[in-house]
Amino acid sequence: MEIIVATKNKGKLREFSRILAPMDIQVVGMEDLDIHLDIEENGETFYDNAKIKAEAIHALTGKAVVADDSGLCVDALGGRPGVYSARYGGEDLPYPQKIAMLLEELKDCPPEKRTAQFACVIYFVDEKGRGYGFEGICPGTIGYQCKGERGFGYDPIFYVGEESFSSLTDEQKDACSHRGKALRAFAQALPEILNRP
Ligand code: ITT
Repeated sequence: MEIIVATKNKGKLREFSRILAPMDIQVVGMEDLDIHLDIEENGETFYDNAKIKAEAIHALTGKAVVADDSGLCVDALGGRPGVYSARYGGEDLPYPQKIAMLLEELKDCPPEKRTAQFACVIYFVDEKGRGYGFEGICPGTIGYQCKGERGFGYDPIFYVGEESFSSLTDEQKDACSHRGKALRAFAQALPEILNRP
């Protein structure tokens, strides 16, 4: 089956594609369909924002749509940047600078207090407009420096044990990541959702 992913983030889309392909779910991104809608993410939670994005693209296409809202929640910062992760330091600030800003904010934070989690809500709207949410959490820590070349966003400074998300292989990241967990829960529920009258 083919599902539209309501995202402009190429890193997310790559992960959707590689996690869902083995379950026979093909994904197409907004850019592939020439959809350039600017969706205002004015929700206060990952759930709200994922729902806003999925419903906006469903309203436009009438098709089955899935959206992801996610972010990095740092305990020492009271859960920031959280839902504002993409806007941390300004939407247009490139990730190396966002990362430098975050490391600066945490410069006096000792190792045992550098705990954090990546959170993800996947929200699916079926062709009839009914919606379903799925959550995934990945606990980890914020390192003192970047490690690895892979992935996107905050991956180089988010550590699971000794390795950062950027130094894991795709398979290793997907096995433990917030998005991997939420997408597998979605894929598992999908057959039953599609069978609903
Ligand atoms: P869309 O809204 O178009 O999907 P976005 O990048 O704006 O794209 P979000 O509003 O959900 O997406 O912002 C989530 C941000 O959190 C994202 O831009 C990354 O910076 C960060 N993030 C989420 N998952 C991540 C991951 O697996 N690795 C690194 N950073 C991640």
